[in-house]
Amino acid sequence: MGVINVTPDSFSDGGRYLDPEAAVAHGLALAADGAAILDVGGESTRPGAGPVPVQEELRRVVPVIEALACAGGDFALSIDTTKMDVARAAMDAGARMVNDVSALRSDPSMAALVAERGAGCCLMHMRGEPRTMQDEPRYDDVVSDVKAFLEERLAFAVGEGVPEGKIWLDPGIGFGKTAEHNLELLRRLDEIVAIGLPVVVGTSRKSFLGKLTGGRAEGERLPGTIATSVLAWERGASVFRVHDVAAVVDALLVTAATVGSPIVGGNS
Ligand code: HH2
Repeated sequence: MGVINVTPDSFSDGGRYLDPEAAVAHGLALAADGAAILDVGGESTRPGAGPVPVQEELRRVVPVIEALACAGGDFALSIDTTKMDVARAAMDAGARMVNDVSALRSDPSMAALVAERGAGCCLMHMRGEPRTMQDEPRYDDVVSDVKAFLEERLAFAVGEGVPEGKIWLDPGIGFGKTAEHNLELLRRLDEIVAIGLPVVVGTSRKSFLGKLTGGRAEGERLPGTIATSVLAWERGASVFRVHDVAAVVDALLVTAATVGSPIVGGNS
């Protein structure tokens, strides 16, 4: 899953793809690099970020999704939003899946929309909201707490009419978690995978990778992104939400071939 942030303030690439043409060109390049899904977002969820008005979010993402859907290719489009109006317009424009970092909690009508459209849906764990989520996050046991949350959100989504086969789960690396919480979740990812649905992992360029490597800046965190993605694959993750698609696809293809279970697809 390749990331397209159509925002002025995303933590690692804010402002680079605010121009729709740049965002579309970037998306097509990610697809050529082997991304099977392009995840388009118009609101940063970095720690401390505040909400973006719906009209502004629509203005950012809809033209990009329309143009990518029109260009077509071997990829599916996902909309990274917590707002029902944005998800609906994105689906009208060609998106087939909703990546909701609030796991259908922010907007009471999101679940019904996803069900009615037969869309795919990624439910992600987040503690609190982006503005405050990094204020001393605490858990009894981070893996059990995240797992219980995801099971509860899964039951909610199914109860609202979203088929289980359309749902992916994500432990929400960096969302209301310390570096140690993120590492524990990766180390014990098999416990989340055991729920039985595809698991999405997004470690790409995140701050805990900087902390572990003597303060590396966002653009210098690709080795950490690769290491954690490979480990997550080995623990059973199915989808890797990353900015640097080519490098992560290569790393996963080589890892999978080495252990004798080649991945079908990518640029092999
Ligand atoms: N991480 C970010 C945003 N959306 N969605 C899922 N499912 N999983 C993630 O780990 C995830 C996500 C944060 O990364 P990015 O989009 O690069 O930054 P920003 O939120 O600042 O735009």
